[in-house]
Amino acid sequence: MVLKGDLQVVALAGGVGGAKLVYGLAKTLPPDRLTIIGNVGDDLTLYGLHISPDLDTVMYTLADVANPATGWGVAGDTQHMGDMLRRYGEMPWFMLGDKDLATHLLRSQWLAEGHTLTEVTRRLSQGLGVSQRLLPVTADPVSTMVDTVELGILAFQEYFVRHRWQPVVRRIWYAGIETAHISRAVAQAVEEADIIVFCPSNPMLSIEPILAVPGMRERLRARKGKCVAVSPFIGGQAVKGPAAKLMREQGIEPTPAYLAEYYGGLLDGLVIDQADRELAGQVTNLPVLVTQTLMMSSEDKVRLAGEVLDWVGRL
Ligand code: FO1
Repeated sequence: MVLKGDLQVVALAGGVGGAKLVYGLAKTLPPDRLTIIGNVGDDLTLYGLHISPDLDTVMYTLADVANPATGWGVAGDTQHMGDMLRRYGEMPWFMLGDKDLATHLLRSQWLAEGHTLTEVTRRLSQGLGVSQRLLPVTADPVSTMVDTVELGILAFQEYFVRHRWQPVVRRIWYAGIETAHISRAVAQAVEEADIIVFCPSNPMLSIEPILAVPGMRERLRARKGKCVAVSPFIGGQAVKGPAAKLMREQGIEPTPAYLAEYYGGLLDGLVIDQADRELAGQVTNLPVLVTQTLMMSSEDKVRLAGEVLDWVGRL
């Protein structure tokens, strides 16, 4: 165990990239000391089903059933349902595996029965034997939207999956965010956290829709614990996905100094990759941990989690 006593750790995470560090944290901490606050802006309704990709990616990761090749969906899943859709001439652009489908069926059924997304997520994760707490940042509907040069306004998954995040993004917003509420469980988790980690997820598409829920920034500012972010960028590029491309499309260079500014005063420290060592000096207002943030193996994930927690413990 890297941490003394019963320190509580809260991780803010989006999809695949953030889930890697969540995996490392889960292998490093007793389950009752790790809470994950997940992004819901990627959620979509498809075939009448409510799908929560970022929550499912974290849940499957913690349950050790995630597809290791993609990071999303269930390992060893099949496409029989998809094949039948194609037989009807429906050409699905968002692939739902047969095992993954069970998650969306139950989530949709329980939501229709009046359970909150928070309660549904608890039931699903416990059903998979996940003992860490996985909390949607809000149980209210929030939809990440992008306005693109080539195709105009797109919902997140249309942009990310259907158009493989190639369109140039002029503007990002989170529909419904103004009337969304952080759940009591989220407020309590932030308040009780001794350490808060912004996982290496896309700042604009995964972390911002968590921070932008009314009240979230205020509660983070009022926190008692230390808060650090692990940069998703290595050498000015994202490990995977549109994070760097998006920033450049907003006229921003994806550098450690910018990330420190982007999270505007919420941070007590920033973790960057050794490839950006010479840029550490540009971060003037925060301590910076320079280490290997690229997580290819399980060992990488566990090592980074341990290093980050040890470092935050000494801040
Ligand atoms: N990503 C893809 O690139 N193609 C897909 O067909 C796809 C299906 C899918 C189904 C369930 C799920 O939970 C995630 C899925 N994803 C797919 C990934 C998803 O778009 C991203 O993981 C997040 O929304 C962004 O991190």
